[in-house]
Amino acid sequence: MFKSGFVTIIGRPNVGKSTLMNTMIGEKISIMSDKPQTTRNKIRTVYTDEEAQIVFLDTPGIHKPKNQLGEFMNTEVDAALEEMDVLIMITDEFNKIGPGDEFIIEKIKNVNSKKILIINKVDMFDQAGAIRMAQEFGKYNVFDDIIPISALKNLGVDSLVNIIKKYLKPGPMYFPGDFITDRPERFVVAEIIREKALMYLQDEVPHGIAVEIEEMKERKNRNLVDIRASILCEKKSHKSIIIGKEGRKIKGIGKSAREDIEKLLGSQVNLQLFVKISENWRDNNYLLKSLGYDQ
Ligand code: GDP
Ligand code: MG
Ligand code: K
Repeated sequence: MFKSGFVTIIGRPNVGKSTLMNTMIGEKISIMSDKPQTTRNKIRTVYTDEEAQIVFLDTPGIHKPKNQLGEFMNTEVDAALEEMDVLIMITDEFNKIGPGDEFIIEKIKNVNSKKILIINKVDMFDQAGAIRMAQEFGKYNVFDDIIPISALKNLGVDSLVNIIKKYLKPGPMYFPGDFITDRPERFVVAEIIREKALMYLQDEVPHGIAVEIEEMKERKNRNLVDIRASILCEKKSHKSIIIGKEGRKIKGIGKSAREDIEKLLGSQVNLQLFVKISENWRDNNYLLKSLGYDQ
């Protein structure tokens, strides 16, 4: 009997939610970086094999809201909690359980679905530590399974898939077998550019950027897509940092973004990248909507 269902992934920022999704699906869909809150929207990712279809909701990391964007992200998390059959919480805690994890456990403990705790990044820690943490988390009596994995090194991910399958009920294929994500290409393209910008900027312009795709058009009779996009930042000083000396930084961002977008679209890409100042974009509802943060 074919099985299917919905799985929500939840956890503090940077524990490896997007990495796990990418390892499972084998494609670069959720954008990863070493900065928290890279994943702003809920992204639906679909895993299909001969036995089952698992629809994952990758949620933004849970944190205390500081502005409208932060509040929106927490709303997304609450919405995701209502749609699922299995709930996966990820942690990368190897010393002791912190307030961030306690907050999440408190939030999910009365949710009516199977709950799996993943202790991620075991490649960085010794086995005894993983076992000790599993026992600590076990004391909450909240989780049906506790599994140590390395999302990055693909350790334990297969057994995780098998445990999820065990909990799914017989059901239909909600999406075609080759379907990977419900995010429109434009959104993924914007996320790739944002990921590269964060990579190049390190901590110089933290979180205060967004990417707007102004135009994305395929040229007639040619395997070429023209993309015009802007990086939005909050201050004049940020704009010159993003552009860099003699435009070096923006060129670097554009070049590595273009390479990834070409892989994603399977065609050549002509990417024109601009930098715009848009003060307080994070508190501007209209702008948030037009950037796609309302879906
Ligand atoms: P998210 O914010 O929860 O989606 O976290 P990401 O998937 O973006 O990962 C945050 C950082 O942790 C990235 O630098 C990843 O490469 C790193 N990371 C994720 N999983 C692992 C893992 O299993 N082992 C190690 N060593 N690093 C990992
Ligand atoms: Mg993420
Ligand atoms: K991240």
